[in-house]
Amino acid sequence: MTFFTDLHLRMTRPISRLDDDFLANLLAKVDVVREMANDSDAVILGGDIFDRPDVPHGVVVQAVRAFGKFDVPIYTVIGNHDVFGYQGATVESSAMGVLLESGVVRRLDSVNIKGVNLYGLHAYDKTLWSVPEDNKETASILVAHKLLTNISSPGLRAHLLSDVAAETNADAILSGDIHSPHHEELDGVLFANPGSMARLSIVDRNRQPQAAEITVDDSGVISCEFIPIATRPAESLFDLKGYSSRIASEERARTFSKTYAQAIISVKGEAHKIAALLAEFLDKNNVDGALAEVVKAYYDRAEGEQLGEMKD
Ligand SMILES: [Mn+2]
Repeated sequence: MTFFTDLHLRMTRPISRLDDDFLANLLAKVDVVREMANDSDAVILGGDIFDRPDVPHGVVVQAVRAFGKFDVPIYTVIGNHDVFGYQGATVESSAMGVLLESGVVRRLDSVNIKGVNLYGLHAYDKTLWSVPEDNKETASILVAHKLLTNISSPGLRAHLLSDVAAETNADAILSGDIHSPHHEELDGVLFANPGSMARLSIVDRNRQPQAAEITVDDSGVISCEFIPIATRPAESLFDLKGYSSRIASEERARTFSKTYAQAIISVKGEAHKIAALLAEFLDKNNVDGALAEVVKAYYDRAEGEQLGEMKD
């Protein structure tokens, strides 16, 4: 089986990108996967086929055309970007609904492919990692559009692979949603996410788009290999100059608010005096309203940083 995820088809290019043929580039990757998948029993998608549930009709037409060329059945779970507001009931009124209705892509709920049971866990489903126990003698794969990660990060509403491994009775979990890849085996469970096929953000610039080739041997052992999908060099696809100037201006803003925070700290307990001075300064210098708002925002931020430092 061939698995890939998070295609994020859209008409316009993301702000971080330079290629005006962004959609064509994505669809070219689908073509590469199609040739790869000639010997596969099925193509499995991890969701977020569309970047929005209401992409322009032209995007849907091109998606139907691209997936319609496959000779093998295609199954997908539904991603959060494929529906409105995490509501499963909105699939039918979304681009995904049209794609499913066209019949070229089928929705993955549960299917047996050459003796392997596959189950879909959609973005809007209650997060349950268990699969039905019947037919447990055959291999079972759960395909999930859920935040699954091997990187522990406080505050991130994600599921750690090690926690899920302890909970699930599936033999493998293929996932989309998180755009960076993982591939590991924990407690006898194979986890694989080849990463998003679309590289929407500048942080993706050095990440290789890839698909996964999933094989199940006669004794039901599942293995996975990531296959890179060729792309043009990052310099021709990503707006690296625009990115460095954005970084530079953020750096200036940080320095400015840091300096401000230090000034406030130096007059401990008298921050209101600085606020008054600032207001007076803005007034005397005829600073226009918009700029005054910006300066005030810096002031608030500086005050926030002061409170943060006081906590430490
Ligand atoms: Mn996504």
